[in-house]
Amino acid sequence: GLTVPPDAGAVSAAELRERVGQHLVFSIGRGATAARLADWRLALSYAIRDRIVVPWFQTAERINAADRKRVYYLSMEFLIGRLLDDAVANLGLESAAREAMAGLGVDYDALVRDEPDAALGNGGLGRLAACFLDSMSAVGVAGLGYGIRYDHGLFRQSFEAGWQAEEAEDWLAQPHPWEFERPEASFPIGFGGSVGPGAGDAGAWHPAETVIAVAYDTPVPGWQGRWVNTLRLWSAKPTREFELQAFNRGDFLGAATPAVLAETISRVLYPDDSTPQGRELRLKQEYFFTAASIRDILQRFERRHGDLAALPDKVAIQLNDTHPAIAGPELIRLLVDERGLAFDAAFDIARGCLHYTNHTLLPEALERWPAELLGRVLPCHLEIVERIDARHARESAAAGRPSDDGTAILGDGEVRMGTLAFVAARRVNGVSALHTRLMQETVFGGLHALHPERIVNQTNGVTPRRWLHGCNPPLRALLQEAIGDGWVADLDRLEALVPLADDAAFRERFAAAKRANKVRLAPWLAEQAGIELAPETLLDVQIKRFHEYKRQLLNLLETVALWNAMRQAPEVDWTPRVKVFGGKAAPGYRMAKLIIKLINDVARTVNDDPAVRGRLQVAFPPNYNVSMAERLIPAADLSEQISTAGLEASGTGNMKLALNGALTVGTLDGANVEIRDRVGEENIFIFGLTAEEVARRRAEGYAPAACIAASPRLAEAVEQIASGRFSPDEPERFRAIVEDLRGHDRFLVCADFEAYWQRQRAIDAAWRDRAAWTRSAVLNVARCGWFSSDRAIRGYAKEIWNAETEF
Ligand code: 26Y
Repeated sequence: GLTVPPDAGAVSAAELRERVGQHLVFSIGRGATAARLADWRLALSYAIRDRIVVPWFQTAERINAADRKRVYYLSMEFLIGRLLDDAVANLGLESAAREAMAGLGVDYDALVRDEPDAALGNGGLGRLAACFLDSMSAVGVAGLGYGIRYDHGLFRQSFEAGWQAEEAEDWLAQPHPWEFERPEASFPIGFGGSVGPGAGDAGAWHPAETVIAVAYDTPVPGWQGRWVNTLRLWSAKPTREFELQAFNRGDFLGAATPAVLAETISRVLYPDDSTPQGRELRLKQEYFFTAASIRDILQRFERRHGDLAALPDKVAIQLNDTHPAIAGPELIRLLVDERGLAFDAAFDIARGCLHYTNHTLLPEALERWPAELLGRVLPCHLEIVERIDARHARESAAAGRPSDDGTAILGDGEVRMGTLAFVAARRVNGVSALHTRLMQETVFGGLHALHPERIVNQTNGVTPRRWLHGCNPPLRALLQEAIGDGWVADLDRLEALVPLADDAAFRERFAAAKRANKVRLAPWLAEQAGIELAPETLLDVQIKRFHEYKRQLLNLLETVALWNAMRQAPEVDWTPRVKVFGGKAAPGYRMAKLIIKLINDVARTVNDDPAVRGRLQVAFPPNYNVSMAERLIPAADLSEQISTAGLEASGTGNMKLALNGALTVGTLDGANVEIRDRVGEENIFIFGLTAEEVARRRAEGYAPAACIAASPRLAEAVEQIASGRFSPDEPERFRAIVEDLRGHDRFLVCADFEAYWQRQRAIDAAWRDRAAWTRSAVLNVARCGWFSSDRAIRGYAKEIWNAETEF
């Protein structure tokens, strides 16, 4: 074994400086005088990575020696962001790195900012996976993340005359210093073709095409570098580089075509988080990474164990939504066709290992694949799905339930992936208490009745390393002085702040930290969005993907109404606000893109109006991503979490903002409910219809026109949008928004408008009593420790995976 001291990560500034210099010359191939910022960044990254490798090996040795149960987190998305500063902080090398780089004449902060975001995800689901990776290493779970190494992550957003434009993102344009290519860890993955007789009984699938999945490993160091897990991303490669015969004929394009088609599979992240496109390529992506991962998992198991029946004791697989749900049929196929097990035995083993997390109840976001398409791309798997469905029907019948109650996997010519994942999983979880209850009562009601022990809750969490320690240096320093740094690994310790909320001197320092973050943000906001942020201004942020159910439109209508009110009563001493919007819309989501344009048009009108100068400004910095979140969240005073109740499964931005001392204005939706329960009713601004009331209003036949008629300020705002007040060059531009608001309003914007307006005016008033506001903000920080993803991972480990935690 290795004999390396436990403090293998430790290194002096002088030594680190030496290593950086060595890497610059020998890994990058450049001398110090010619080096650009990116060269220094890569050199430092390699030097830091060097400190991670030995603890990485040691972790693997410990897991193997103890024969620990392994946890595999399968996710189409990992929204990681930058890695350098995170790794430096986890290894406790912050001052060494700063000092080393200063000695080389390089600004450490500039170097950190030079790193491109790894944006291999769309939003909440992908960022949750990244937080979970961090926490699995922090608490010492033998975890491994599996995903796709997309050549191009989430598109870059820019605004062209206020309209969203999308450009390809190119994070691999420069070398990615954190990963190790593993050409030996590769699997052939088949598609199409035919199935011989007796599918599911003997090796019967003859795929028509094959691509190779090649592994790339990134070490994931936990807090203090005591435990290092792995993120393994698969890249698609052709079976042969090019067709030599075609090449020799001079058909260069034809020679390259098979390679291009194969590599297409891992080319680009699907930017769509709302509607399954029914697209063959997405299905291939899903199968590609799932099949490679399952084969890798089986291979690792079989190297150390003989009896496949022991698989559920040694392996837990978590499916991040239904995107990897083909894992069930694939695992069964391998056990039956390649290992000779009987179908029922294989099914029981698969169901002993698999677990499924649901992230949405919105019908249009639940994956369904046409059976025809699945049968064409994965003919053997379709037959296995049919056998799973038949067994599920037998179980239903045995339990006295009809087989036609909507709980079948196959129906209307489609495969319902949520049902497939549910049936093939040992545990199914929702991501907040409310969401889990709604799963049990609505979308999964029939299945829940059949398997009442299966659905459990694990409320989401966020990693305190990135989302407090890393992004908020002023607050981190204050916490260090006040309560030490035990909170970084045990976030519940923030509760020690509760008594300090009543200490005026502490509150003043807390407010000073928030002010420092706003001062730090101001020049960036001026450059990005052309607005001036004075530190006394209330900074109000809504940052998340654009979706109608998240109701950026509600916020915007309130902005317009506030603008009108300020113009109509200039003598009033209005509370000054800056409203920040940040987020991307799926490229094909027309309504969301129109709302983005409306926000930009309103922003221009409001920001140019001298009548509200210094009182109301609207900022929409383009290309919201993880790094932008790290800038905005520590500076925010108010967190907008205003989705239609019942539709936001959890939210995690809500947790990050509260943890950084922003007060929430929100509906009783997702994890907002649990935030209120913890911070206390008096420290959060709740408004609007509850999930039950939303359901009732809809059942009664909701008519938005009555709400508009009853609220003159809403009516005025809608009329202004309709009449082209914000789009004089094209008065009809927002017709689709106006017609929807007046006629249908699926997400009950109008029904909640007045309650929202009133709550916002209460917020204006509350901001004026800064001592009371700061007291609430301190209590938000103090009581949000429970929203650590460490707590969430311990919950999964204990209640779902039956896996140990080392720390
Ligand atoms: C089917 C495909 C197009 C698809 C791709 C991505 C469907 C959904 C998604 C992403 C969903 C997502 O991000 N959901 C969010 O997950 C977070 C983590 O659990 C929740 O906090 C958040 O409420 C939920 O919207």
